[in-house]
Amino acid sequence: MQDTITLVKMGGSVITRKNSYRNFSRRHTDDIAAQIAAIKGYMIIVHGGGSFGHTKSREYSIPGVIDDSKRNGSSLIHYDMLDLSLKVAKSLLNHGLAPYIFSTSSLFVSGKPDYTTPLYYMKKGYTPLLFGDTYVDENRISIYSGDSIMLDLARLLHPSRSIFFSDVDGIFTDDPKRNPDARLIPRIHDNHGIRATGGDATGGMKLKLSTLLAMKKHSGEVYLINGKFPERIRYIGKQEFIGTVIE
Ligand code: ATP
Ligand code: IP8
Repeated sequence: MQDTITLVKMGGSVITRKNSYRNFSRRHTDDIAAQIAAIKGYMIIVHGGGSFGHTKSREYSIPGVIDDSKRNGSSLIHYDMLDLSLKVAKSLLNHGLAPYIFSTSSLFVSGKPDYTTPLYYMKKGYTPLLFGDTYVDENRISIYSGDSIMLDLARLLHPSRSIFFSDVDGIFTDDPKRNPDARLIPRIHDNHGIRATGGDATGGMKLKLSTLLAMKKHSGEVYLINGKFPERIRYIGKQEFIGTVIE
């Protein structure tokens, strides 16, 4: 069915090593690319920032009111994100996809992103590749996160499937990296009883969870899957599936 639309978010925690500035995880990116290349129908790929976005955002205290330092900082972050996008695009190209990079800051018209051009390319058979980006908003420099891009696209397109790849097996009762007793939640419909930390410039898992729940209003199936084991997408709907389904 050519008309189905899949949205994919490649999380910064899996395509980069988040604690080391500009450290790209080529192998994980390639592994994800190999799996999603088999997806049929239209696809849009969004990637996050990881250590190409969040390290300098923290250092320059972005978002915030524009001054000379934040202007330089955001210019550097935008450059780093474009550089990361090129690396992701190369991996997608190597796996037979036809990505076309759109810098989301360039899509803003009167304070809102206009997706007309990326969608035009999608209809022509390309795979638009978008990324979390810094952008100027009146007198502030803001961040448009990959998760917000996913939500805005879901509102616009009502995709049949939305997949978030991150570096954990799914949503847990607590941060699995900090709490060894945290349990994986296979199916989730609200955020009750879940402790989610929000460490980075765009809110971390705390905001991601509310975005995932909001996505479900506009998208068919929504999943959070460990991008270090992207072959798990092949088990969606089966008993062996490991990940979180948002219901
Ligand atoms: P980016 O925002 O750079 O694109 P990402 O989308 O991959 O990255 P993060 O914002 O880094 O995702 O969120 C994933 C992290 O959230 C995990 O590495 C995990 O340590 C943390 N986390 C906090 N609370 C939870 C929770 N309840 N369940 C699962 N992960 C959690
Ligand atoms: O990693 C934010 O996107 P995210 C990217 O999806 C920047 O939250 C520029 C920090």
